[in-house]
Amino acid sequence: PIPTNLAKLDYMSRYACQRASPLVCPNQALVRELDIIRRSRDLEGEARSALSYERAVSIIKAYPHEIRSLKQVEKLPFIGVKITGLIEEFLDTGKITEAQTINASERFQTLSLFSSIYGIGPSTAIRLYNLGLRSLNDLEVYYGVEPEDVALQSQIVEVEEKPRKPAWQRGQHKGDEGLGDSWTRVALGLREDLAKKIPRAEVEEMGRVVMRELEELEPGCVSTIVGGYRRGKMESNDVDIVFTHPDPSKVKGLCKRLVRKLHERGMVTHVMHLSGFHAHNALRTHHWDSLEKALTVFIMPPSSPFHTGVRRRLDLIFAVPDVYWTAVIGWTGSIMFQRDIRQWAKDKHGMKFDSSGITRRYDSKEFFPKTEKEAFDLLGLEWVEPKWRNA
Ligand code: DGT
Ligand code: MG
Repeated sequence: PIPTNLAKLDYMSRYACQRASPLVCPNQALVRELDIIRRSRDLEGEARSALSYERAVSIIKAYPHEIRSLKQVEKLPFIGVKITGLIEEFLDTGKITEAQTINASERFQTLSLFSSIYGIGPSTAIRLYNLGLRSLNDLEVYYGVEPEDVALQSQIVEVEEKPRKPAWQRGQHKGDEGLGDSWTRVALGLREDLAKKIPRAEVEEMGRVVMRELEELEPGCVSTIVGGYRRGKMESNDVDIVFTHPDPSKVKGLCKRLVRKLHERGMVTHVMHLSGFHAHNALRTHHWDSLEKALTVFIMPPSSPFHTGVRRRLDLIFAVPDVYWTAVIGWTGSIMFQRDIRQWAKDKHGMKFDSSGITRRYDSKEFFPKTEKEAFDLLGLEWVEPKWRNA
């Protein structure tokens, strides 16, 4: 099904938030090849190059036809000389040699493996590689993973966030360096569970279970399951849920209360709290931080038909009603879609957009959309269904 306002969306736009980007596009094989090079640049710390590939991949994801000739892509933005050459090779041979070489290299495979561990980012992965480590077993020895780290019994590992740039400003997902060795040890201990994808039905059950606990704690909360699930992914790596309460005074502190309750019930075994208003942030220059968040490890209670004993990553995000919809938009992603909303808001409207609000730059006036659609309207953007935000 094609979005009803597709005509108003524009696959040639330089802004991902004006394009309709499906989960699976007509040029998926090409996307897969280019994405290998993108990941390699990212792992090697070549952020600018990685971003160029990411933009090229993203523009191809939104291209609505199968690409059969170079003529089709020559007018697309972000397709420069280098990428054009790669596409040409792909059209001629069905593959891209550079991507295949990278994919087969020990270095790429090892760096990919290491950075698949939650909490290990590219520069840590390279450091570990340069120390001669090659396998997850090597990492366990290096980090001194103990059986307790893997044990099923509930243990709250409180990890405080170090002040750092938000993930999207570093051009990477959350979970880069800075989370600390204790979190990395936990992630290594849980790696087999955390590597398992979460089917949609289980995502929904996690949402229900968590809402049932929250309702006992503070009746009347509302929530949206966001992230890849909301964009239609059949399987997720983690579950992200944004919450609010119609009464803003009920929201403050609720994140910690919920996590404590889930922990007492044995449903949350590990937690890293990330909550608002750091000292360095008092001026709300990074009001990204004004949402209360907890990054947790969740296990389905035995009373649920979905109880399997597999531990899951669960992120809980609490927003006051004023910024609920911007939080939902930000956490629905994709990263690229969100990044380009921010860029669009700045370029076209002199506005600052992020998960914790919309602010006009010249007078710092804040805007509080009452619906998700209203947020798009405010920014002068055509509505894009979540499942078309896979930029
Ligand atoms: P996955 O891997 O199946 O969980 O796929 P996603 O798309 O759910 O990826 P995830 O869970 O890392 O992130 C969900 C969305 O939330 C992502 O598209 C962008 C946004 N996001 C991720 N981390 C942060 C963060 O630290 N701050 C803010 N504001 N947004 C974030
Ligand atoms: Mg997610």
